[in-house]
Amino acid sequence: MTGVRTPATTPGPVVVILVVPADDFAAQGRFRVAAPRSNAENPSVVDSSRQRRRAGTVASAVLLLMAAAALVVGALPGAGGVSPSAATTAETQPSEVTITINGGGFAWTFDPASAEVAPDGMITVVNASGTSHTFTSQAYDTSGTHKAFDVTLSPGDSTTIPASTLQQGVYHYFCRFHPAMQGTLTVGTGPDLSGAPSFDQPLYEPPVLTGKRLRIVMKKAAVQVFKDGPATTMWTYGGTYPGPTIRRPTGADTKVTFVNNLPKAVGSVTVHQHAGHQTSANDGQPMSNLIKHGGAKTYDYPLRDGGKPLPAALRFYHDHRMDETARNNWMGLQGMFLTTDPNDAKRGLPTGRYDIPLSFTDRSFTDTHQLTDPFAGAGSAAHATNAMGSMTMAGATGPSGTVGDTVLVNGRFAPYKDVQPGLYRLRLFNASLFSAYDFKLSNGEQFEQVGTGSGLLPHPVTRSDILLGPAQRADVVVDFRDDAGTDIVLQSIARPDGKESGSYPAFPMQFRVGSGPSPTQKNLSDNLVPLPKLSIPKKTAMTWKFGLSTDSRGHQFWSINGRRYNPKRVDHKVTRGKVQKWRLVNTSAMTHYVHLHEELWRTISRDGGRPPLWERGYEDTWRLDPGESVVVAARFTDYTGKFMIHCHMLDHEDNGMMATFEVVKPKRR
Ligand SMILES: [Cu+2]
Repeated sequence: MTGVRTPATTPGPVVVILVVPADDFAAQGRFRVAAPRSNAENPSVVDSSRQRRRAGTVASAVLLLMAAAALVVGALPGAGGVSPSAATTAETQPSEVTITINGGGFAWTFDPASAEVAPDGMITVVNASGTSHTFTSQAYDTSGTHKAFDVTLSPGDSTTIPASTLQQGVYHYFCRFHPAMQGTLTVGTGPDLSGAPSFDQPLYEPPVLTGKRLRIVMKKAAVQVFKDGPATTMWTYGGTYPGPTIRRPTGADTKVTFVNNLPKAVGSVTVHQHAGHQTSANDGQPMSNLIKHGGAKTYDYPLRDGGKPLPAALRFYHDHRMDETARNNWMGLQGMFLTTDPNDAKRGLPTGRYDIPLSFTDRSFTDTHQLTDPFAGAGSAAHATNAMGSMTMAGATGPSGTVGDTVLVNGRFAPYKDVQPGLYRLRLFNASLFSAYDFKLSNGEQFEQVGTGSGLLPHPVTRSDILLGPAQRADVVVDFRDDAGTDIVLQSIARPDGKESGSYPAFPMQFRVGSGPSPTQKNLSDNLVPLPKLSIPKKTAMTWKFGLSTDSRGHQFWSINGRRYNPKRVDHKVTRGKVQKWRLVNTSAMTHYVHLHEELWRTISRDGGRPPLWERGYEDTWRLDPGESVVVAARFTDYTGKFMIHCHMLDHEDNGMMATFEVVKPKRR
């Protein structure tokens, strides 16, 4: 099976828009012509020329990736299970190949999923589905900063790429909007193009603020995202992206004055400390207690809960403005908030320069390195409903422009970090608007997960990969002691379970392990922090169903219990001091990541069983795959008032998937 289809036999609408000579094609700006070259000088191969004590570990990781891709390929209809290694020679390769995007209901496929084409051939991609998709290469071109190919196709669109614009080899590709959609494309003969960029700038670590009274001015600023070329204009906290990292001992009251010096057109903003416990007025309400243009507001973060210090963790702060949350976060209004616990050193947790917060996100850029504008000046909510040019498509398609083609770490593209052959505590934080990342180390080494984004786990949990959706964090320890002199890539792999919404395959950053000697460090304790006892009520006080609903005019929107968010409506009331058990259910056909504000939530069960070991600490954001249900519980302490529950895929939040719970005073007898 060669995987050749001609447009004439392709089901669905076919509109060939783009058939241009290679030179013109490159001039479109979406593609860079990649001259064929030898593997030895190819910077996009993960393995480096540096000394490797464990040669072959990276290669095995690449093989693993290929195996995962082959698995998906085998599972797809029409794929025929052709693996890249079984490719025919260049002489027998077809001069044309058509890859058709088929399917619906979140079960889209590239058909055939495995295809090949001669080096002077033509690749046509046809979107025969009712939803927008991208055809995106994992590999970079010779520029090292642009994907070898990355095309967005609206329903009915098609595009043609001359194979001569691509380096010969095996490309792994995916849809950025629905990364469970994957395939491989073999152009001529050549290496497996793993997709890693050249890691050529150091990791940026934002300025750290440690005082009990802080002032952060929000303003437009130039951010050097790429090593070379123009800076990117962003909306920032304090002039940097991410904003300054607030680092405070847990339990120590912290007051932060945020000043809105953003361009007037941005309007009012509001700041939410994610996973914090603060009064309603200090929680970053979407419609009230706003910071007007030119104004300021001081937020009070006691960092205490029920009279005790909050568990220490990597929290974060970000804009939460009604209808504009996605836009404001896309533009840069995000920063990290690290609460620290002096006892962590006794637990063997690496501290100081061995403790590194890492914020991962994705953005798309123009040729002059400016952020693309997925919102077209109309606001996030309007974007979510208009992006596809069809109101009815809004709910079902969701992301479109808010999934970037470039993954950033601490606001920089493809950074490296020089480390020692020791233990490191990494705070992995998914700051994306929509994408999930499944983190894995390229040398196959495992993570010891010690905590969530809301506190430590009772015991470390060994994990080979860690899937994090938007807003989720994982506190992990990695052991570089046997890795002196090697380079290790922190990858995001395609979700191995192949579940509906997938995860974004990428090579976000690299660790360069020095030659040693290893620093003197304690070993990690097996017992971190026991979770205090909480009597969980038998009765489920509230069920929240996350779904796709249709209004009276036939327009779809993301909903909770069938309703669109209304800031005037209270959806559930809770008495302060009580413990409640809630059930979160995903009734839709795609994965959501659901965030609860305010309390110290714990996971009681997942799909009727005990939650996995890494979900047995405090949590604030849960992954809900289609049909899944998670039971959570918390005591409602200290504060009365309104708080939010919402999907943290920000398009979904802005497009209705948010609700309000209100904590009320206990009744007097
Ligand atoms: Cu969602």
